Amino acid sequence: GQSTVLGYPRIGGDRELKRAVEAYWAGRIDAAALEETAAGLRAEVWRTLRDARLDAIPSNTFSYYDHVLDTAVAVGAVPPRFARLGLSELDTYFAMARGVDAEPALELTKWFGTNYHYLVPEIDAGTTFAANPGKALGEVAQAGALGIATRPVLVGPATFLLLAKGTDGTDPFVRLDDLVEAYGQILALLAAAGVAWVQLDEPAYVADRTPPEIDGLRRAYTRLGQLRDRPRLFVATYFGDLGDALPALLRTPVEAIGLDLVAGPRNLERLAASGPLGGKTIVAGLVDGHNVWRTDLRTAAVRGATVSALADHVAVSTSCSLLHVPVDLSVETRLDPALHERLAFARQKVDEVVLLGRAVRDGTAHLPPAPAPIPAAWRDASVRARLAALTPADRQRGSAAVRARVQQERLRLPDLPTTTIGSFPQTPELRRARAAVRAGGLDAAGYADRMREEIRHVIRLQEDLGLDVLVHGEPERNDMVQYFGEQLSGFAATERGWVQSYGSRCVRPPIIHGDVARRAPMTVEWSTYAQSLTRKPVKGMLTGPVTILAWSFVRTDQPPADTADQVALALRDECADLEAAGIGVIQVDEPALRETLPLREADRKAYLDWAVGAFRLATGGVADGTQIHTHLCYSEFGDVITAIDALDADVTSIEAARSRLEILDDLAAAGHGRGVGPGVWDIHSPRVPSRDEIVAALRRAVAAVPAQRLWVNPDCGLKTRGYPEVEAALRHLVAAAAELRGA
Ligand code: THG
Ligand code: ZN
Repeated sequence: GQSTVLGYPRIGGDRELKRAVEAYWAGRIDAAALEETAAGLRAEVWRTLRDARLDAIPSNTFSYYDHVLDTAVAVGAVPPRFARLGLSELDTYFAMARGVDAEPALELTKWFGTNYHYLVPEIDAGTTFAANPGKALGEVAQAGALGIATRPVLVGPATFLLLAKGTDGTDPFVRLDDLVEAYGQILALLAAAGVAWVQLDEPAYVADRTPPEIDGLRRAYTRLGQLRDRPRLFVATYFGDLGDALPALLRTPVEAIGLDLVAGPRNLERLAASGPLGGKTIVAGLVDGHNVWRTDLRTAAVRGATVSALADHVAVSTSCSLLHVPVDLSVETRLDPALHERLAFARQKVDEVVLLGRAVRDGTAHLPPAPAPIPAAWRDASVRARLAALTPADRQRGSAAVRARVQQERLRLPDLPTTTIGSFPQTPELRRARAAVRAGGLDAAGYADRMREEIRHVIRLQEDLGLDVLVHGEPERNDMVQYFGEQLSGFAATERGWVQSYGSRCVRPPIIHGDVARRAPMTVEWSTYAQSLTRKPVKGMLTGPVTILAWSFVRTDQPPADTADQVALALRDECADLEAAGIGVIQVDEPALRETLPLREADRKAYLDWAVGAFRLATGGVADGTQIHTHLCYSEFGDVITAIDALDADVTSIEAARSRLEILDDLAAAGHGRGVGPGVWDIHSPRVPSRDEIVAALRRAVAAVPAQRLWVNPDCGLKTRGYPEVEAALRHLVAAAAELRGA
């Protein structure tokens, strides 16, 4: 058994790449200095993998921003709107990633079910594909100069087109044969540079695919396999079961196929049913690249042996790229030792893959035993008893019509009530205050004073603007999941466990290792302070159970549904405390509800059942007169419309500024009769919408939703915006609502 990994984190153990890239953007360093940092980070990764005695080492897994964008550049798919800016190659690349004054960036969206985001390639009938593998060749040469032979990685042609967007109304996939020719040229150039193996990633095939799409995959790899001048081909798949695409790939001449045996439990059965594998190598993804737990190496080795009995050649790898886990556990000094010994980050997972490769070859005698079950101290009998005693009534509120009437008697809101999603700008001063606390220069009381000062400012601003339902602005939150993770038991925070989310932006997901319980109220003090400053209602702000799970590393010793319910109980108690403290409106955000939707239709109902159930458990304990809001991000709601309705929130605000409010008709068609706030200001752009633009959007919206149920709000939180544009845009928003009320 050979050992390999499908990819490795590229931001550096100390986020060196983030800092260098941001310094370049700010003009503090030049392109040469940026490239020097990048080259150093790449060399460090290759040496790490070589010194760990990994057999096969990937390259071209580095990226200045995103590997899908890198692949677009490698096949010549730079949209003309960027090519004609006349910038250097590097600045054209960053213009596509971030936009420039004259051109908005490529769209950013979720990389399958992960918290990584890629840039969506733009393809039209005029796109001319051409091989431009300078980056891949450069990395091969750089590693080669260090004496390290590598396997360059590219997104495969079929997945590339399935992820792309047709900008002229045509389906990008019709361009597959043209694109495959460009890949053929890339393969020839790599072969000429002495490359022995290439990895082409085709994760799009673990989702439901049509027969023509599966046939496209077969055609692409049949064509590439027939080329004379090419390296050997390794087609990697990950994040789930390959299904019908596996037999299709097996009929092609590719030399190796990668299967995710962690997230794709049925891959093994499918392989067993496939008949002869024609001398192909099966690359068995046995080490979880999407979670932080140490692998049970003995169980994994048994699985490896099963593959070995089916295939002529087997290699061991991670289930997906290690991009999705933090770099190195050994720098974490403050973790509970019982947790530390159960974890493996990217560096540790490389060692696991190496051990498994040896075990497949030489037997399992030298493998360490399985990690012990979780310690008793991480169990919480009272939470488990509460879960066991739950009944359907705990997830059921009273009649929505009665709630609406009681809430209106209490809140006395005008038609078209105005509000915001929750966060106000996170100013450099707020970040500095948090940094000062960490460095010991500011004590808890001083920090709380600073936060109260900010809340006073945010409340005063909202009153001045004339908004109807106010927020405290969330100055105290570093991140909407991390903040709760730091306060709940059963969660652990890392010091340096950064994971790339998009471009230079990283998150530090908490680790849910034990039963979850609330130690004390988490938000009540801030919300009640804000409410004490105004006679208008202030919304309490919580992050929902599904999103807390989606943006954490979650324990695998119990179903996620149970962990979600434990989080939901903690939030239910928080709702009760907010309510008791006089907060009449509580928002429970679920921006990640759509992103963790299973890739295959067959798995979706079970997910949505527990996801909706957890939300209803979190929110179902409040009185009829307490108004529950929720907020969802990322358009493409079509698949989850009935689930959105089933959340049973009194008011739902959604990102709709860019998807032109179609969502309102979909919701109406699904029978949704409660409050809805389609975002009428796209906060992802610094542009301030005019009053007339918002009026026009609202006129379209009132055609679909009566004014008593229509809320007026931006389409997401304001934490990444600056105060000047926030103030101007909210002024227009309030004026637009007033105009429609008067009409
Ligand atoms: N929190 C978490 N995950 C998320 C989001 C979030 N995933 C989806 C979406 N929002 C991703 N967006 C962002 C936006 C900004 C940042 C990260 C992800 C960000 N990070 C800081 C950085 O990299 O400089 C670090 C923040 C910190 O210091 O804690 O700005 O909102 N969990
Ligand atoms: Zn949002």
